[in-house]
Amino acid sequence: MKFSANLFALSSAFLINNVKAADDVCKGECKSNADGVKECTFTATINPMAGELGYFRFDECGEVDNPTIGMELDTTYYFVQNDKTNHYHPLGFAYYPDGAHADVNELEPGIKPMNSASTCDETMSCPAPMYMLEGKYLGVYSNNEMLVPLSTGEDDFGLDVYEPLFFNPLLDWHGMGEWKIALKLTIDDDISDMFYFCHIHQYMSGRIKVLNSDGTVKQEEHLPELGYDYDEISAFDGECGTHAVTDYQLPNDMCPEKFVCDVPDSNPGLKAFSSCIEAMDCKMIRGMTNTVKSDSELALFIHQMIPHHQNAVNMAKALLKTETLMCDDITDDENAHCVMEGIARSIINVQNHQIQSMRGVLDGEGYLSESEELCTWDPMDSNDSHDSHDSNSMESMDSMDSEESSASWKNTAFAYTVGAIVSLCVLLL
Ligand SMILES: [Cu+2]
Repeated sequence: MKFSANLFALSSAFLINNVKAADDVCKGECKSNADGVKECTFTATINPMAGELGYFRFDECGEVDNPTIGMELDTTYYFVQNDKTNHYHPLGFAYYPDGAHADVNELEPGIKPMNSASTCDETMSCPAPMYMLEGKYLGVYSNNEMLVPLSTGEDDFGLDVYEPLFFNPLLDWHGMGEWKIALKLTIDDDISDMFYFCHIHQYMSGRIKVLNSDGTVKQEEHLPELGYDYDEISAFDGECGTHAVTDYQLPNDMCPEKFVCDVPDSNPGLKAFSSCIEAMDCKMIRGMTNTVKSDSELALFIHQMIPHHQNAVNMAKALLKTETLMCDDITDDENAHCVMEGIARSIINVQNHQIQSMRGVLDGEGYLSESEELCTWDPMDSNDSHDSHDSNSMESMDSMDSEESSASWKNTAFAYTVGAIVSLCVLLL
């Protein structure tokens, strides 16, 4: 146990997620429009396996999760969200990570950057995203006359239409048309970084740096800080497409001997998928073994449902990762593979959102978190000599193992010492 845990720690140190290597600023694809005016595009997708929630990618930025992007002032940028993976991930823009999720200022007509002397907040002309569907602007506010006439005193920038539509079922949402956001930055006396984020899931923010017209960044430092680390994916999770199940691979003292029986060696793909399923099942079983310190049916429901949902999300990601689903058109409801891809993608996005909502309820009602309500009783160890141990975590299991092996080593050393003394006495006699 100790050895494998150390091996994992060692291997994970070399598995730096490419999120961390995203120091290069991606500038999107820019070209001049018919009037000779420069416009730039970022085409968004989501990589669902990049972390627990998935992270944004942009076609123009390569295979980098949550890339740092750069935007010039007074230039129109389009963020295109047509790809099916954008479902449940409407982009937002904020002066700090995660916007309203974290109770911080977003880019809105009546909100100026904190350190700016601009009076744009008084006229409702501060930079804000302009949300569009099928080429039609969904709001009234405008700071971009290229799209619609400039406005003053208008607060509606289309988000109140755009965001709720992302909660529609995947195929309904996908069939509504082209999802696009225009954003033009105009404030030049506060060049702090900004952030793009998901309006539905917290912790998916990426950095935006303001650029000079020569493409260099106006501010070198990465400020404001992101405030959290991006998930790093272990080798095992990377193979499975899952999040944080590495420590639960079978055999495992916390879990039954197997969850999938009689897997044939003749099908290595199925065998690998089965081992992924077993690890995530073991994690769920462990997570669904709760105390009731919160003294509430509601809290117990949530403490049970979060690991249950996490398992559903991991199962769905693992199925997508196997690449057994052959679906060219997700809207093809006659194709069993497309039906299953739609179900898998919906499970990932809807249940991850529900997990965050349930955590919000626990927090708001003053209940303990799911990790604080884990039983210290280990069902798999109840009949053996581990009864008196706290096996609440892998760490405690590791220390338990090392204590026992240490005791065993001491016993052996003692036996050898006694044996040597007895032998010496016999020789002397
Ligand atoms: Cu999201």
